[in-house]
Amino acid sequence: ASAAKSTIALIGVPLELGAGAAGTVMGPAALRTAGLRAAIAGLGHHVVDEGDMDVPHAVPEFAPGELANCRNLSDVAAWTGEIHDRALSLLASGALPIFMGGDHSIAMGTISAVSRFCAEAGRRLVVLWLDAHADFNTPATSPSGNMHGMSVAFLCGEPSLTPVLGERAFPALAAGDIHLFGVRSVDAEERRTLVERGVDCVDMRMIDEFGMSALLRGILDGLDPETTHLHVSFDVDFLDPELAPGTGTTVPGGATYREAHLVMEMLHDSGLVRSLDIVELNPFLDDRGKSARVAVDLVGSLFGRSIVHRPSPRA
Ligand code: 6HN
Ligand code: MN
Ligand code: MN
Ligand code: MN
Repeated sequence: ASAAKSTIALIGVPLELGAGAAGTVMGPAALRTAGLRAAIAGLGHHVVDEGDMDVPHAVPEFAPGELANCRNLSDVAAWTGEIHDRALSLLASGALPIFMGGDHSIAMGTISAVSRFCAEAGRRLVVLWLDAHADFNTPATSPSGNMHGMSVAFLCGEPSLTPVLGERAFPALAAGDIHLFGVRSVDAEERRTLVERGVDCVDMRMIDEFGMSALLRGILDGLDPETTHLHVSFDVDFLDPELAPGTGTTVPGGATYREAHLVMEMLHDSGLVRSLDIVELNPFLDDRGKSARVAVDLVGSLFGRSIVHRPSPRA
């Protein structure tokens, strides 16, 4: 596939202020300890570790207004702007960036940049959001005020969240260009907005009935790797908590080991993936590195490890 041997840039984004529980600040370190770089380099890719981002100061005062229900708003907004700028320059360098979170609010910075980059490069952006949650709350609907639960709403252009990125404009994602996958926990008012906006939501009920592969194929088929940039936003809580306990908002009934690998293997074979977030890994809640290890293992499948070398099989 076309993405096979690009330079892969690892960048740590140790943010935890968008989540309710502290600890995702250690996510990048745990992914490195679990061998992320070697797992990808061992497949023949050129990997550059760009280190961790550092955003020491929050923006000066942020008048909350409609954003009053956003916890740590000034800090998250400061990070969002810095992440956006850093992501844009990594993408411009031609690298395939892997953003190592950090909580899922980092995706407001990463994907807004990918969207801007794609618009300028004349590519179509499609986002696959692997997550137990829809992350479609707005400040008006969020029961927690935690901004990691608002990232998709922000990326789809929710007007009340626009000020988070300040002056930097990006094309909002069209409802048809983002696919939530693995969803099994949606808040009551969040569900209403989600349905109103018509965002594609592949929930666990559908996955149980039709299977991961058929549903993922439905999303990937027809996307042209020459013109499409697929961004994968991988929230560790997509996985079943038995498999990955090291995350702050576990929900039972998640992806199994093989289901998750199959998703990654199919994504690799598609040749579409041009950028990746790995988020919500909380080493403080983990069980002896188990979740970090499984995340690294899955990234291996995403970058081309296969059980038996073979072309993408067709039944
Ligand atoms: N995540 N829906 C809940 C909330 O507080 O808005 C949970 C969000 C979890 C966010 O896991 O990225
Ligand atoms: Mn490959
Ligand atoms: Mn999430
Ligand atoms: Mn989640």
